[in-house]
Amino acid sequence: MPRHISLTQYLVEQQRQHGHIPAELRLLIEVVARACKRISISVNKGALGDVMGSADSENVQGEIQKKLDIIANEVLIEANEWGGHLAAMASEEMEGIYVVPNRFPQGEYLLLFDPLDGSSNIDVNVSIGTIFSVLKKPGGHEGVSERDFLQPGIQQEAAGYCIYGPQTTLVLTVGDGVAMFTLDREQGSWVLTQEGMRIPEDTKEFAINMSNMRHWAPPVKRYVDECLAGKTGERGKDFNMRWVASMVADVHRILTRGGIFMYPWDQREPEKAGKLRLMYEANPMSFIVEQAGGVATDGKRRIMELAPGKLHERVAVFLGSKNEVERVTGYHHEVA
Ligand code: P6P
Repeated sequence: MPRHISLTQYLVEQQRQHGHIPAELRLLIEVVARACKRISISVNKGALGDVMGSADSENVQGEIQKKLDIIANEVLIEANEWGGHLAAMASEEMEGIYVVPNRFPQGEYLLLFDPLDGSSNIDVNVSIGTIFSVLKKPGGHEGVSERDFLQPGIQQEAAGYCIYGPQTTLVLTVGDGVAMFTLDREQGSWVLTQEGMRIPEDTKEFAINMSNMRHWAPPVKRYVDECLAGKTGERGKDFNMRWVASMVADVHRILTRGGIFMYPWDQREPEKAGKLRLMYEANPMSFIVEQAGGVATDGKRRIMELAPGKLHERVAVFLGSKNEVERVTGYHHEVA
């Protein structure tokens, strides 16, 4: 039975008892968690607030921005820029990095985020979320540039997501397992509702956008065909399929009951490794998945060991239950 302690108490324990995190990082995570509470208020307004639908703009990815994409991005920037914990921030919604203005003290951390992932689901009231990743600014030089962000995922100090669904929950790792906090709206506080989350090593549930099947590489097609063959094929068991088209929701389900999430390379944009972004989607989710005993690869390599070449780098993603991810990765190696 979880202890139902507050996020602050959990983080103070991590700081004091486990020596995992310095006070600066604890305070940064608390600011991000408060920003997520603020975003959830806007998300929950729906049609009652001026937050639905698209803005008249595109992001750096060439995607039409939803009003809530912009709101969530602004909330995270405004909440984090004055605290003195950060040197700079990077967002899916901004082309370049956001350097903390000189009027505020500079900190030693870098914050990356997808402020509202899955925003195509906003107008149809399906779960969406905020994904964040914390890196430490490399030392030895003044100022901060995009190059300081280009670190492999194994360098992350913390990672988490907030899912705005039937419950509003914050899932977090600081490298000492995975904890989940549920927003108590009556008190306005994050309450620990699960810790030591583990992903089962086996699963009967896969998540992929099946409409892209004709574009996949052979190993992915082979893996999915075996799942579809069910107990009549060599897997000897039937599979279920889920695809929410909101990474936060699909990953949260996998964290809760197991599964494999796949967004593979496909031939529609062969020059791109995949659709999802390495720095603020794949890396934070991989940190969480690995901390829960799961595996996260790009089909060949551990995602958290990939050396990013640019801020908005894309990557193929296979993550979740260990034995399933290793199976599909093995097929890739067979072809390699
Ligand atoms: P598709 C949302 O836009 C996102 O980045 C992830 O949250 C999600 O897993 C994926 O894209 C959905 O992509 O092509 O199925 O709409």
